[in-house]
Amino acid sequence: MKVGGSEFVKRSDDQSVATLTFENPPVNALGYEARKALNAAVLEVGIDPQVKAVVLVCGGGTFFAGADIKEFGTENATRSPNLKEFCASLDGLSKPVVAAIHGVALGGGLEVALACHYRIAVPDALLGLPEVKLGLIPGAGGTVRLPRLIEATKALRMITTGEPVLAQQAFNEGLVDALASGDLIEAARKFALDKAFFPLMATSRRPVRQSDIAEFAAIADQAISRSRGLRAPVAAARSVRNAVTMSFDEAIAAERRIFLELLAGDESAALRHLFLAERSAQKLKTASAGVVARPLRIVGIVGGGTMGSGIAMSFADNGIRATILELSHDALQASRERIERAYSISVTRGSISEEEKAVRVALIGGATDYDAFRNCDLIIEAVVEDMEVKREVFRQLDLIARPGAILATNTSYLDVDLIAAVTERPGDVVGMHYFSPANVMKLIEIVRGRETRDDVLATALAAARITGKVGVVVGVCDGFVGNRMLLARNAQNEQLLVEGATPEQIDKAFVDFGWPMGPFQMSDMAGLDIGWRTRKRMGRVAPIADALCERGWFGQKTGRGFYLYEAGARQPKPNPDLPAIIAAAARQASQQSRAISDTEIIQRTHFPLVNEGARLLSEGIVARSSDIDLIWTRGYGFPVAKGGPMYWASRQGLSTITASMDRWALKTGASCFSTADVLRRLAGAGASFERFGLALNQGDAA
Ligand code: T1G
Repeated sequence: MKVGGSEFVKRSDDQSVATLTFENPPVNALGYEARKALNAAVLEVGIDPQVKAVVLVCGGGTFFAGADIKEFGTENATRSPNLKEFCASLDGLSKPVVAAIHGVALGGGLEVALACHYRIAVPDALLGLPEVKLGLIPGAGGTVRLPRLIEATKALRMITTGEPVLAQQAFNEGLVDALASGDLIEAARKFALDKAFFPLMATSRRPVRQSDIAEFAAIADQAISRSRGLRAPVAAARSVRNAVTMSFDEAIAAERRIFLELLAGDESAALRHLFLAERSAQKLKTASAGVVARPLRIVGIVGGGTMGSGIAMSFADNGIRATILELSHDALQASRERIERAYSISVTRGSISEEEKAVRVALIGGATDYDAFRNCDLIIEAVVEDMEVKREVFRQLDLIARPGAILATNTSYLDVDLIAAVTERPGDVVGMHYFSPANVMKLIEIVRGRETRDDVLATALAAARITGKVGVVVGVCDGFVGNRMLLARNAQNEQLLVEGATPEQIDKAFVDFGWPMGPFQMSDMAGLDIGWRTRKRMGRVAPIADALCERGWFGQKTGRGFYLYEAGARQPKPNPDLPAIIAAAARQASQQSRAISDTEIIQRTHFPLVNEGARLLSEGIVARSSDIDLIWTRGYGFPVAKGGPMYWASRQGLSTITASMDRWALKTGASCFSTADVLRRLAGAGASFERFGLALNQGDAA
């Protein structure tokens, strides 16, 4: 029988228990039409005298995954019945409603469950309020109801981190009333019937589960210190504090005000853009329908240095066995010690237990003979950045790897096609450019060679996903997408020093923009010798950085670079020898020193960054502007609150950027200001990068 007149909700009654089954593939998101049908169905059973109890369950693979993120920014997002109102309908029912949870109950989905009178879940269900990851806070009562079911400190941590908990933990803490071992719906119906004649207690009427004030304050302070300038975690802490100090009605009204303000703000729009960008990047633009990833059971890694060890750890961290190949037992031992040390630090920090460390270490094997890789599904080469060394490795791999095995190179800039060419299987060769430390950094640039097959790319994307990373497909060019754009972003750095800016001023301008640190502090941390080697390889010069390197000043690791690092400290101090080096470069360039504004610094570094991204889009090296935003926010620290360089540029107005670049091109004559074609065309059409693909498909519209 259907109620609510919609395909979203089916009702089946049995022994005075009405079961409402909601279906809205793929993740049962709660968009306006769905909410309307659901609300009608709940109110219907609420007044039906034959119904003594209600079960609310979802069809498909999961419970409600939350509000419909794709609806945000439209009037439907808050249109009545909004989620807060639907939760109030549940809360106000005169008969018990049991939420039957499988898959995930996230965001508004968990808020619906919180507004039910009881919750029963399958053991592997996940429950969470991840709104802060979208620049929001729960907007349908989550910050006010959760502390009425679990201790306020636990609620505060869950809401400010956005991290979900497994059903078992939720049961232990009082968020879930029962765990269903067999059939979830049957268990929920039985549970509902048992509760049908119990006194009814709406969550909103329960007292807050107070907790230790000092611990609460410490968790709130931690949320603020870890917020990295983002507003949502701080707002979330404030809303939970309101729940603890105000009445339910006052607190939920305050929560709604905070939620609506964040929803309308730029920060949430940028974070929602990145959420959808991550999902778009999973889709191969050129793939024919039905491309399926190959199996990923056994992984081999050639090279147990810093990168190889980190890559092995990223698999072991996710329960996947990985074997490291080194050419000597000593080298293999060194790799094992490196991994042991890294995991011991994690144990010391409390991020994993000794037992978890033992499990992960046991998942990482070692070998000194290529023969060990005969059965691998994926082999990742992580040896020195030398083309001939890599080609020799791939010759060996080609001889022993099974048919269908995928051979990946971790090169950060070498030509994947030249590596693939030494094998009999170029279609199975792909680049997987990890970022160091590979067990921590989220980004993998997946480099599509000329002959790389679509299912190989799909497998590399799957490998990224199952190791908790973000894979982005890019094409072959020097530096791929990230490093090639980094060169453009840094192109004016020395010129700005020569014209009168200091490293401190430039780095501060970047930090004020939202970067974790500026380019000079970053170079000192990475090692100035890396850039020096790249410049030599490309026949480029950077008078100031070259002068520092010629003195052996490579940054933090030598105690001196653009900054001074006393006694190995990481906190930089001005390098007293730098002004003379800059002055010499200025004389050489016959450049007079002048005051330079932070705005000029940002324009002369960030507009060339965007411009190079536009070039990469027009060359087809990257498929989407949102892919570039992912690369830069997940791999290079571009502030997520600004959505990535291309999203940020679109909001500056592309015509503003091209006009400014034309001015800088006149003033400096620098090639990094010669506007890329697609940037000029989009600017001329008043379009944005997001419309890039559409605009180009419409011919000269852009
Ligand atoms: N709304 C709309 N679409 C969604 C969605 C959502 N909440 N979640 C996923 N999708 C789409 C996604 O874009 C993709 O679409 C498809 O579903 C599969 O997603 C009021 C304000 C549920 C764990 O943050 O964490 O409730 O690309 O590839 O790997 O307080 O999706 O196919 O077109 O990720 O199996 C809070 C976000 C919202 C949950 C499934 N909820 N989603 O992972 O599939 S804010 C969330 C996820 C809120 C209230 C507040 C994951 C997943 P397409 P997928 P998956």
